[in-house]
Amino acid sequence: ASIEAELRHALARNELSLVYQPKLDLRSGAVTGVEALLRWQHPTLGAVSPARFIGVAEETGMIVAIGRWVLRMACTQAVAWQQAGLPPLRVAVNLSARQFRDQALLEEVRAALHDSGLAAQYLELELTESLMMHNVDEAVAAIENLKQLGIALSIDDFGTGYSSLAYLKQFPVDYLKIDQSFTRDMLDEPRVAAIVRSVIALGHSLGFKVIAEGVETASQLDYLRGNDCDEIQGYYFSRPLTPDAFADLLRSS
Ligand code: G
Ligand code: G
Ligand code: MN
Ligand code: NA
Repeated sequence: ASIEAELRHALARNELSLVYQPKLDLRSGAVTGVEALLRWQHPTLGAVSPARFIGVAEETGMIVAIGRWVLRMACTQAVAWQQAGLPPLRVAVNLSARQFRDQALLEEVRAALHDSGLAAQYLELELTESLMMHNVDEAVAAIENLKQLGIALSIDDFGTGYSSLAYLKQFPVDYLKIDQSFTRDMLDEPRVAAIVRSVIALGHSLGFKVIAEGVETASQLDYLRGNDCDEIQGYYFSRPLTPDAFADLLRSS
């Protein structure tokens, strides 16, 4: 069976789930939030990586229904953690280009917040540069509308896409996420380290907070802290976790 045919049934058959990777504040050491990451467990194909199926979902348009489910599930989970006594945290959801261009997105975000009861400040949407550069004027308008809901926004995989510095200042986002390829190479390659330091400085001078992704070692964490990065995410602190495992981690830390 093709991935496409199987994906059509994945939602109805309850094969999709979300795992959550913590983000850590480098000054306080506190967990500030989580990124929701989609997982697909198929009965015979086994675990299918999002790298294999997000593209298919995007091309066929299935990403709109899947993305709506992700958004609602992530908001519902954030409320469930609060009700279980955890401190309120931001939950970040990845948006694909197709979802971002969908006229219904704004209403769907509003409905997901309303129906779950999650306060807007605890939802974050992660957008990629390429998604925003497709049509800059439309993107700026869409981002401004989302911002007005009171949610947080971040630019994901920063430095790997096609964004122009001329436009960056127009996007009213809260966070830049330094792509994990930079984090991976920065301690081996001085020029990559220079890029990381420059992105942190650029982000701060434009009023953004900066998160580094893919942090796997203590030396990477130290370097980022020494260069005033705000938050980190990566296997060094935690892999993406099930909701229960994340609650356990927070209670024990
Ligand atoms: O979790 P993992 O590293 O396997 O994710 C691989 C890719 O899939 C990443 O680029 C990530 O942003 C993307 N991804 C994971 N979950 C979602 C989701 O819910 N929606 C979208 N659009 N992309 C996702
Ligand atoms: O494109 P996006 O940044 O949303 O993708 C996040 C992806 O990175 C997820 O698939 C997640 O599983 C993966 N990831 C998270 N932390 C690490 C890490 O420390 N190292 C590596 N190699 N991948 C990571
Ligand atoms: Mn992301
Ligand atoms: Na990324």
